[in-house]
Amino acid sequence: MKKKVIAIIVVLGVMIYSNISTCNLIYAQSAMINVSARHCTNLDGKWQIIIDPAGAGDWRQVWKERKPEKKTDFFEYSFEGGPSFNVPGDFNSQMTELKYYEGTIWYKKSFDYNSEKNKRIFLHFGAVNYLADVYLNGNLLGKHEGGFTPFQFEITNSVHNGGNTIVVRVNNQRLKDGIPGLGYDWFNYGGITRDVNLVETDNSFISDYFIQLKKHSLSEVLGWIKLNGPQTRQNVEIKIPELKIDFKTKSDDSGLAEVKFSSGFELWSPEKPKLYKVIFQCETDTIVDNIGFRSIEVKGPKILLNGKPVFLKGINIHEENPFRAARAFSESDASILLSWAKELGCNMVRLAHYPHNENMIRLAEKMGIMVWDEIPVYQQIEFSMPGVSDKMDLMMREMVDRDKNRCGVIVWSLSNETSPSPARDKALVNLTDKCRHLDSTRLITSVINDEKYSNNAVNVWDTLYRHFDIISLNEYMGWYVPWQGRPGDVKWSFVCKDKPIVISEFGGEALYGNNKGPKDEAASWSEEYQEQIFKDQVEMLKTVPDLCGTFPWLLVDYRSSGRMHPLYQNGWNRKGLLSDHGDKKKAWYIMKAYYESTKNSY
Ligand code: GCB
Repeated sequence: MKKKVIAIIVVLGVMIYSNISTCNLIYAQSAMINVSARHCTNLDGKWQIIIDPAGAGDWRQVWKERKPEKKTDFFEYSFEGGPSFNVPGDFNSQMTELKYYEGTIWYKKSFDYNSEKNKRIFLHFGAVNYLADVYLNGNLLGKHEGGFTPFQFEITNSVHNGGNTIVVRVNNQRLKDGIPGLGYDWFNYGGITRDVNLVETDNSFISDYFIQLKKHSLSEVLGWIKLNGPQTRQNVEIKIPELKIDFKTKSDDSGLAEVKFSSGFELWSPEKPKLYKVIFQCETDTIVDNIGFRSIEVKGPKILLNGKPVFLKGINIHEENPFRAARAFSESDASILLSWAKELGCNMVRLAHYPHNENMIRLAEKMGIMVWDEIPVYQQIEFSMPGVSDKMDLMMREMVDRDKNRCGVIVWSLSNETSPSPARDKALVNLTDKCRHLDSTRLITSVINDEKYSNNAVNVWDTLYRHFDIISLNEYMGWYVPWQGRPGDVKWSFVCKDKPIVISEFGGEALYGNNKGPKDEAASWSEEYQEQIFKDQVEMLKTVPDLCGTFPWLLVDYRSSGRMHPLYQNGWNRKGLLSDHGDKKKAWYIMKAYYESTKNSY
């Protein structure tokens, strides 16, 4: 009898939940631009949590937060009396038992709000990994899928005067049709991993803008401003006081105003990362940003920054603070990683394999570091499954939406190491076209690693490269692929000619301080073996025709649950030039010397 009752409750619960998730699909809105410059009430700090490995909270309807009223009432959940976690922050690193947890955690935060007339209010999340169902005062606001980009809900009509409660169901279970899919070589940090803010705006406000130099121009700015709200037709202005620019225009019925003006800019470059204070103004709103101007283009096999060939002295970085073994989130986390990149002699970072925090992109730009922005279309993506292409589109749009005014970002990277198939080709060509349509000013690439090796020759055969501005290839000669002759004698052939070539990954593993094993055996995991890989790679790089950039894999050792060697890995991918404590391995010095001897521009 008892079993029967439980079964009925479970079935009812599943029905209620699936009703919510299928009939009532409300997706988050795309986030407004430049949130940190707006009137925000920050909701970071301690959030109460319920750990829900069985997914029971779905049918118990945790978001309703019911309390016993009669003496016979009871509810088998409560936020009160339970633990609290820090937001922003991943949940895996906040409780030992959750180290490898992939499942649901419910978060709750209460806040007071006194609404003002003619104001609108939005609940904005910097990122939640991976699924978020967001409730306000017991009602579903909507859902968001994707762990690394911002989203928001307008709550003007649902927020109460006085006390309010937000409940978020966060779930980081891997999905076959997820992006990334089931398998990936980084740590699946779940949780509300970036800032949460209440953003207050006027009734009509500037929700978005895009200003960058027109392609091939060093002086002409093209772009647009978008207003949101009832007062769509307004006088709109863009001011750059330092340049005495005061561009005036009017928005149309849809709230859109086109922007076009010219100036003699001091161009942004790694050597001089000049940013201007730019004021966007309409009759009901003003927002300030710091924006730089530079041009980026390809000409035959060269990448031109501000019209001059540039060599991308890059490094791959995961968004992790190694000292805390946790997802990085703060500006000081970003500063640790970017300062190391600078010290190595880099002028560019590849932010692998997903959009990193906005503060990382902004700091890189300030420090004169170019950025490669990427979405997590990584290895095992099920391109033929329904919905997958839509998710790719959404993630690409959310990345471009957020970062399109950052002149430091010069590359949109739309995938990494996907397996060749007609479905993949179709999906990636589509995605590339859509991305180019959204932003024609930057270089677009996808990283491929299916080149073929034989007799010391490398055949880069994949015709998909035709659709991209840069040929980005990952090669692990000396590690996954043994050298087949002298590194300096490697012969290359490319199916696509006349395009810039970038080696987007190379390297091998070593445990810092492990200097005892045989130098010539990979299984020694020694610093010397890794050092030799880098010495050989430096020789090999001379054989790559039209090489325009190099990105060693990677800056710092990082957590990855698939790396199981008990002596050398212990859950860490050891391909870092730095250890998980920031110690420099021997290979660091080889790469640093290579960058010192390589010109930025040639
Ligand atoms: C790759 C992947 C990167 C991996 C790396 C490795 O090719 O792009 O995400 O982590 O290899 O360490 O094997």
